[in-house]
Amino acid sequence: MAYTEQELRDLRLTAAQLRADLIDMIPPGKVGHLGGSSSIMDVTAALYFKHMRVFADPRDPRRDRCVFSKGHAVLAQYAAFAELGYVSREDLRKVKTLDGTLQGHPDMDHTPGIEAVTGSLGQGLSVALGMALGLRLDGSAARVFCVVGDGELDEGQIWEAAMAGAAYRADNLVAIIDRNGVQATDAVDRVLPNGRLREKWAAFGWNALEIDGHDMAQILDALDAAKACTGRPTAIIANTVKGKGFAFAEGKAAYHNAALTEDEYRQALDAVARMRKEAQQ
Ligand SMILES: Cc1ncc(C[n+]2csc(CCOP(=O)(O)OP(=O)(O)O)c2C)c(N)n1
Repeated sequence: MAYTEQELRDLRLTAAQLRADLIDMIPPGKVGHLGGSSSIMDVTAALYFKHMRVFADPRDPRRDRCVFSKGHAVLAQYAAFAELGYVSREDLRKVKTLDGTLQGHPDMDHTPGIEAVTGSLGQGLSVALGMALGLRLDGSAARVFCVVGDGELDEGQIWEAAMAGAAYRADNLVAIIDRNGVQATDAVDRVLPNGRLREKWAAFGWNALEIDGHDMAQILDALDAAKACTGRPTAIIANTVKGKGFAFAEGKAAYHNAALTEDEYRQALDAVARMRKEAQQ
């Protein structure tokens, strides 16, 4: 589907707002997963605000499901949930405090919109596959999206799910690999290089696509191509930048889960103001 410039601009603006919400959740001194939440923010905006079927009631059975297997990036989902009205701004500010309900990792019992408990890396794609197969058995048209980290690919269970997804021809399942090249403490290539990812997922029997994960048109086109593909699941390798949008943090493992200084926080606020302006041009 071709998208108009206005639609793309609106989505970029939404992504800027989500990054503003992210910064709102981690004021100076409060530790949070800035890097991996920001790298997946453009995909998050495209999913929740254009591509997925979402409803005012987050439990509506017709909804598409989204599982963040890299559960530590749940701040990106919380930002989307605030814009969707599933949680309040007050909830956002109380994230990871004893007064709040929003946890540091996804909690399906207490957070409307969360579909699965994740955080222990490696498990979410199996859960998402189970959901996809269950929905198919029910004759539902709902689809399932799963966000996986590139460091997370070190977990063997991901590849079990990759084999099973292709074997069961789960064409209602889309895995999005957030290839930001950095994991918790170092570059993916220095910890355990994972090589040619598109070719690997294709060899496992998936419809494998590779995109710039910060280019809204490419993200939407890939999601549409996934929807059109029948007989096999789709893996979208999204090349991204860890900490995208926040220059002091971009590409740095140090901002995987960090507390910002007062100065960095001010820089982050300036950055989101710039992003908003650029998105409107
Ligand atoms: C099973 C398991 N082992 C270790 C961790 C600790 N941990 C949290 S995030 C992370 C790095 C993940 O890297 P990546 O998947 O690339 O995430 P991103 O860079 O997108 O944030 C690790 C090792 C965990 N959550 N679960």
